[in-house]
Amino acid sequence: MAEKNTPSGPPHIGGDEETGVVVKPREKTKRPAMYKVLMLNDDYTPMEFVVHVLERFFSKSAQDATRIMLHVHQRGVGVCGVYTYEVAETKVAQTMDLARQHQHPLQCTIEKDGSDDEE
Ligand code: TYC
Repeated sequence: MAEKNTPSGPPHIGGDEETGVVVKPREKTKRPAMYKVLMLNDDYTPMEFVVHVLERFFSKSAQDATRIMLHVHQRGVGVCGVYTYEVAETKVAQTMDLARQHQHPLQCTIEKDGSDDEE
């Protein structure tokens, strides 16, 4: 049967009357860019303070917080977590504010996560 195209008929959603095939529309949503929060080592911030920050602001368990802190202590830099830009920014600000209040020189920064660059 040739294509049915009666001008007066009701509209068909996803309409291919003849095969019943419904084509899924192309996804229009994009995953947001993600950002790593990096923590930097220094010689003065107490280890317990860094563990506390990782538990409080980055929701790490005591075990994970200790592992991340030791990694930063030994290697100079480490990833606290990966977030959307505004969340990453907030966690950096919370960390630096608390460090400043306690007069610790602890620093953290944001770096764009490269693992979701396609598309
Ligand atoms: N190096 C610090 C010390 O020996 C501990 C430390 C770890 C500081 C991680 C900062 O991001 C940091 N007290």
